[in-house]
Amino acid sequence: MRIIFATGNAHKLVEIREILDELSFQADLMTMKEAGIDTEIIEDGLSFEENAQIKARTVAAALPAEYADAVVLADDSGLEVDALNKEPGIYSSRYMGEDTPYSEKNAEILRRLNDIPKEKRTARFVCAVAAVFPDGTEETVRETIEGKIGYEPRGKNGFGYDPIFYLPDLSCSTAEISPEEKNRISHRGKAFRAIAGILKR
Ligand code: ITT
Repeated sequence: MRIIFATGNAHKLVEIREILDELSFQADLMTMKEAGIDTEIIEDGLSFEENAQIKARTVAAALPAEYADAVVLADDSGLEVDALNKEPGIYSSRYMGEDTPYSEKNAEILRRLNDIPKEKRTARFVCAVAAVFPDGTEETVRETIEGKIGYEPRGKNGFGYDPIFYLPDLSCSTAEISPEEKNRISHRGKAFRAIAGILKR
């Protein structure tokens, strides 16, 4: 089976490869860039699911003939902070501008939660994965991991909002756990294992 990932995010790609490797998923995986696709994707959906479908459909429509038998997968993910009305949500990568460093985005979220007590600092990472099959049929799954926004950035692993995403059960952030541990419990790990189950069928 050939799989093409419709993502330009190198961190996501590392995690997705690790997750599928751990499942011993037999597939020839490549990025849209490796498949020679650099079509512009306009993420104007209003939900994680819609945006994942838009990414996968856009890349599927641009597949060169030699990849006509490939399955296209796309991940749309983000952080929902309950005390901020679920911001940044589907705008997680665009929050404060696409090129703003995450140290600044994280500091701004911590600042906005300054007066918010521990019990109201609930948050979750969401991941929707869409698959477009060679015959044009589609599947979409959505998974989450619940946590809390911490009081300071902690840890160097992971990417994006990981340093401020605190896991009460483990008493650390998702940037402090190993990649294997993160993939085992994360929104992305759960969503890709669900989609892998569908692909195997
Ligand atoms: P593609 O659309 O090309 O896949 P992107 O980075 O634009 O890449 P999204 O629109 O799905 O992807 O935005 C996801 C953002 O949500 C990501 O850039 C992070 O800021 C955040 N995010 C998602 N999963 C995360 C994780 O596991 N850890 C930390 N932050 C995460």
